[in-house]
Amino acid sequence: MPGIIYTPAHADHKPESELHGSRRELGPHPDNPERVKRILDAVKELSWAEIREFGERDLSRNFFQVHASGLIDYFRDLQNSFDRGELDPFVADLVAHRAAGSFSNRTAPRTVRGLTGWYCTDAQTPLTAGTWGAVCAAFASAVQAAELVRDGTHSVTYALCRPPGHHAGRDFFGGYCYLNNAAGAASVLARSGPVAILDIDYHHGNGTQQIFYGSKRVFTASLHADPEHAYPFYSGYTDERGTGAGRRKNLNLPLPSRVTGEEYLKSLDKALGAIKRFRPKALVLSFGADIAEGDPIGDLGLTAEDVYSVGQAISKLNLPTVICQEGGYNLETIGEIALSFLRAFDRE
Ligand code: SP5
Ligand code: ZN
Repeated sequence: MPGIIYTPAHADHKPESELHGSRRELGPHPDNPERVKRILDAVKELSWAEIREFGERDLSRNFFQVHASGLIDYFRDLQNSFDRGELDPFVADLVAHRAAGSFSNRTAPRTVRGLTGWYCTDAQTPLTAGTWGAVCAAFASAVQAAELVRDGTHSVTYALCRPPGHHAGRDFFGGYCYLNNAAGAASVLARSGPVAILDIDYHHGNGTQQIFYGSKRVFTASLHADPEHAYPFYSGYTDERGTGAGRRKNLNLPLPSRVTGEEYLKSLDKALGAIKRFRPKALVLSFGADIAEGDPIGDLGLTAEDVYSVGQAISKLNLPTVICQEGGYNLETIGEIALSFLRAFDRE
């Protein structure tokens, strides 16, 4: 029976606002706690799913398998500053083009405020007093989801991660993401054999790509909006194929806006073919409901039925699978979309 890993701790991350550049004003932040509530309410209908809450655990080992110690130290120092009452919620003041260090031998600044722009890639990923706790809980859900699959308790698990993770790299974070949940899951599974990560969030999984870019043990494939016009703009192109031992182990399939379900499934088939040729022992899925019609950020416009077909095609790989929730911002439909997708994994 598939398992759903959920934790109420996500609600401690509650970014209030996002810059809406064109209107020169602040608007509500798209990643709000209601997203998970809507998904959870919808997936409770799945009679075959077992909903589990995870227990407290030490994540240090898992962190360092996918992230640089500097990034983890920064997040811990940041939390201490919030706990001492030294900070109010904020976004990066200055995002370091890392060449900014070239004026002197100086590299990373020492204050948490300055370091935020060193590690964060954008000004849309807020830091609040509750952020780090929720980030750890999301990462722990993904790790636990992977352990349950590794140990054979479930052949499919769905980690209801919030905040999402796929824009967080080894030593950077951004795009509403702080730690890479899917990478945490993949690194657990990669200890027992080759793993494929398939990312079908609307946005390119730049963090996931970077973490495994030189890895021959983890194949990464991503279907996403063309970065010519969509976040993260600087990666997600077809010529990014991996490096060193990871050469030809990364596949990007950018898509046109308002793609039809049929066109989407054609691209998906290419990704699935490449994954099969890699012969993984397990699959990690980064699932974003922002591919669906009516999403306030995504413009692909897949219907709930399309999303079910996408799930079916992936489910047919018949691999032990960990699904990590990434984006999806339409509160009216996010539950239905996640439910359509998960229905395709009722295969036991
Ligand atoms: C995990 C994920 O889906 N991250 C997405 C980050 C993309 N952010 C760029 C979009 C900014 C749009 N802000 C305006 C909101 C419109 N209501
Ligand atoms: Zn997204």
